[in-house]
Amino acid sequence: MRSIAIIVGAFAAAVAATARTSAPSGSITVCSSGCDYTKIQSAVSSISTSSTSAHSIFIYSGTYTEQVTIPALSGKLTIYGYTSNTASYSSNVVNLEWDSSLASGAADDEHTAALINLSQNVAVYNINIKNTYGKGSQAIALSAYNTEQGYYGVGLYGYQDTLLAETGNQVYAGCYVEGAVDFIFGQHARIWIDKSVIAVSAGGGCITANGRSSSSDVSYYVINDSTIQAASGDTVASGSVYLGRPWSEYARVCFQSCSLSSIINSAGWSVWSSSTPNTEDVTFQEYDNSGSGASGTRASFSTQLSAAISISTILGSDYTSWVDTSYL
Ligand SMILES: *[C@@H]1O[C@H](CO)[C@@H](O)[C@H](O)[C@H]1NC(C)=O
Ligand SMILES: CC(=O)N[C@H]1CO[C@H](CO)[C@@H](O)[C@@H]1O
Repeated sequence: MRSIAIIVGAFAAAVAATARTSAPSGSITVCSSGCDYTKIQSAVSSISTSSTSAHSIFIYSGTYTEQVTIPALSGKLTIYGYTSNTASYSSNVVNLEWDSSLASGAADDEHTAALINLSQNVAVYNINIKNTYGKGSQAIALSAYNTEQGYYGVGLYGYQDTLLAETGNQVYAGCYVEGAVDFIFGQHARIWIDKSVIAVSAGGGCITANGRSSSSDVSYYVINDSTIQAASGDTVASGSVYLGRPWSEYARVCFQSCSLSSIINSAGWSVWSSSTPNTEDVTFQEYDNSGSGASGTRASFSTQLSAAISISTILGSDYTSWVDTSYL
């Protein structure tokens, strides 16, 4: 009964379900006909990089097959997807899709992404961002390369390397992140994932691959109050998935107050490889996780915390100045 009360509380605290089916006043609109633009990139590119005004883009229902790069802008940018339920990714009807991988000729991993976000102070709501390449090579959905980036009710879909959280402070709330191999990764970002679903596809191995390479690097990934499970319709063997492995030797990741399904191995965390374990200086933490994947003898290089990490520890005490706290 105690756990039911907590779950009800969590949903009550989350953002109320409302529709967003028309463009907020002043938004640049995108749709297949009758809008300002038919491509998301055209809407983004219409914004002057030197303008310090806030801009917003509203995207109507549809599948947009393009690679979108948001350059460094001087003002805040908010991108909204049409939805009947702003509170969750589950009613998303706007899909940004791109099919690219290292194997198919992209210049480097980060340029495989459907959305490359290089700007500070960006909020994205209710869009599915997908790299449709599938299994076989690195293929990113989102390359997030700056600070004060918030993703709310966003679905991120890929197989290997879905989310590249590379630099700055970032929040992902009410989101869905799907992949199989190292699919939340990057080197210097501090990220807070909250009230989200992390779904592992068939063949999955490690969820996070943090690349913090020195004790002075600020990178820290915290996944709070989220559900880790097999992707819907996929068969993922019990105990076959790890919360993370260290891409670099100072990797720093915490899962707290999460529900871990039986797909998570009892050791919790993995070495990078048998020849290069990278585990001597890692910070791999857990606190208050539940579910059958939360039990067992954890890896000796991981830690159980005695208290939760706070969002201000990760994103700074001024996080409310840019995070949409209605999603927390
Ligand atoms: C993190 O999870 C806990 C436990 O469910 C919750 O009480 C808290 O509000 C969450 N979010 C933040 C921002 O700490
Ligand atoms: C994909 C992309 O454009 N990545 C760039 C991100 O920003 C860093 C630092 O400015 C560049 O080095 C990358 O090329």
